Amino acid sequence: MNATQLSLLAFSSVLAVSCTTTKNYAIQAKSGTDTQGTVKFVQTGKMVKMDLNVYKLTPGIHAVHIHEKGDCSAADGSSAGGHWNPTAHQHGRWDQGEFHMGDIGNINADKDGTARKIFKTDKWCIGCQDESKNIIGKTLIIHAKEDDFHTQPTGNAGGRVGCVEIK
Ligand SMILES: [Cu+2]
Ligand SMILES: [Zn+2]
Repeated sequence: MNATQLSLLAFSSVLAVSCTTTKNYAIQAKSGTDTQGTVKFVQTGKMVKMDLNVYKLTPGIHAVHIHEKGDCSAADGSSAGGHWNPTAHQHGRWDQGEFHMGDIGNINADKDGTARKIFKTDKWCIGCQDESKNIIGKTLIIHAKEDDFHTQPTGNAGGRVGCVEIK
C-alpha cells in the first residue's frame, strides 16, 4: 500500500466516525416536460436535511413527495408507485395530524420556473436499518399540480414531472 492509499484509508475512517452522510442526485424529467434540477440529502447525527433545487417547472405550486419504489423508469413516473407510507397513515400535511412519511408538501416555482425547498427532519435516515425511516430505495417525485393535503391517497397532485431515484 502506497502513501496515497494510506491517506485515503485514513480519510475514509474520519468520515465514518463523523456521522455525516451526503447524497446528491439529478432530477429526471418526466411526462414530456423539461424539468431539471438537483436534490441533496445530508444526514448529520439524527437529522436529515434535503436541499431541493428545481428548474423549468411551470410557474406556480407543485407537490413534492417521497414515493415508495426506487424506480423512475416509466415515462410518466408511475413506476415510483404510491406515496411512501411505512406507518399506514392517511395522506396529509407534514407534522399535522396523520401524514405519510413522504408527504414533504409543496414548492412554489417563480415566473422563470425555479423553485427551492430546504426541509429538515429526524423522521428519516439515509441507509439505516429502520425501514420506517430509511429513504434509500425510494423516489422523490415532483408533481404537475399542488398538493391539497386532504385528497386520499395522493393529495390530488396530478402527473409526475420530475423523478429522482434515491439510492
Ligand atoms: Cu407524489
Ligand atoms: Zn401522501
